[in-house]
Amino acid sequence: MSASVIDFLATEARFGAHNYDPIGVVLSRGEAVWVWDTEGNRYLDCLSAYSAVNQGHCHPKILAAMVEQAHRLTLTSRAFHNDQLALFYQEIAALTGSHKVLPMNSGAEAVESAIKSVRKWGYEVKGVPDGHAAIIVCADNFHGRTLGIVGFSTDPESRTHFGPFAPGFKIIPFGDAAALEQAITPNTVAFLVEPIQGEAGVIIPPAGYFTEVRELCTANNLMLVLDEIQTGLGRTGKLLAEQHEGIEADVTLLGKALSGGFYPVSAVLSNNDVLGTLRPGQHGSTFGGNPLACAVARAAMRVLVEEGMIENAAKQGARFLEGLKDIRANTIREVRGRGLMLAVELHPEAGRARRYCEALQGKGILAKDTHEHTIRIAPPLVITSDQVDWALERFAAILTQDFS
Ligand code: IF1
Repeated sequence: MSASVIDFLATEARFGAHNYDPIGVVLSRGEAVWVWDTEGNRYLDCLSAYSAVNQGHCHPKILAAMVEQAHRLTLTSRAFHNDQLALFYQEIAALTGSHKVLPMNSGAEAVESAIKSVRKWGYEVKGVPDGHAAIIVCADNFHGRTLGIVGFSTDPESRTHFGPFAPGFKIIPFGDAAALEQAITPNTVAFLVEPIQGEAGVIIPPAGYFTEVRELCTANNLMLVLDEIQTGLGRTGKLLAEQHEGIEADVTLLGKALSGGFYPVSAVLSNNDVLGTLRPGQHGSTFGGNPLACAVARAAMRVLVEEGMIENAAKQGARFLEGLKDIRANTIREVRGRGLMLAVELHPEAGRARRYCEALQGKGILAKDTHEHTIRIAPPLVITSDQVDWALERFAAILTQDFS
């Protein structure tokens, strides 16, 4: 490594909290599917910042919108109106078929805001006794890192030594509608779930699962809250992953690519009275709904649709999945994916997925492991067929080796 790279790493090690163990690359530039490190090496980004850069790195139209707005007005607080928020509301509601929008910043904030809203709805509309609202969640969930959220995580890494935690959550297996039915009580106000479990390793539920879930939520008057922060905005080949299931959530959570990677923007969307229970002074955020966030998000949504990225994700995702499945390698246990949300699960005896990611880096591909044995693959939705084929050649070359 050159001196400048070691300087970056040494300085990060010296001053930074060590809450990540990054792949050994220092990136300095990004454009579309490509990123470059400080030494000028080019990589195809197969993580997309955990699906926050669906539109490709530094998309020029989102950049232009950000710069234009930044010259005019960045932050007013919600103590006053601004000329971007109403337009953001109108455009995200039209795009997603939602009736109400609550603008926040990080994904976790959207999740926490949704939890507060469905509990309030439970007490004030459903009639659940105060303080007794229950929310059902799934094992192996990932919804963020706040104390409230890790309180219902089943991942020891996410929750050990962070307690005590808030009560009011019941954990069931993902993909098991009977377990959901058994877990529902008169105090249940919501079922919070990812359409596809991302961090768990791109776990796709059985066909028909969400049809049964939708029916159970409707029959028992509880809110279906779909966390589409990672699966949404084209990642699975449709605008929202729920569309693969032919259902509609009561509450949908978006984040990450809602800004195309330029700015933290998230939103709680509801198509009913859940958000109507929030009154002035009962919830808020300094940056939530700020004009810069709204201008960036409007551009991010616009290019996603106008440049056919959602359809491209379906087309290139099918190509990528097919190509991965064609790789004949003893290291591979299973290949999973929907759209450009893909994963290669290795046999445990093949060694840690991290080693394969490090080898992929040497071939010009940046990918990230999850839970020891799975390589997740999520390139920007602007990837071309030639780039998919270029990537597949390199995945085949690495996966047919043994790094155990
Ligand atoms: C980390 C994981 C992915 C998310 C879903 C809410 C959030 C996330 C489905 C919270 C965030 C990020 C967080 C980041 C790494 C990444 C991640 F590995 F942690 F689990 F993508 F899979 N719902 N996921 O995926 O959104 O508050 O971060 O904006 O914490 O290491 P956030």
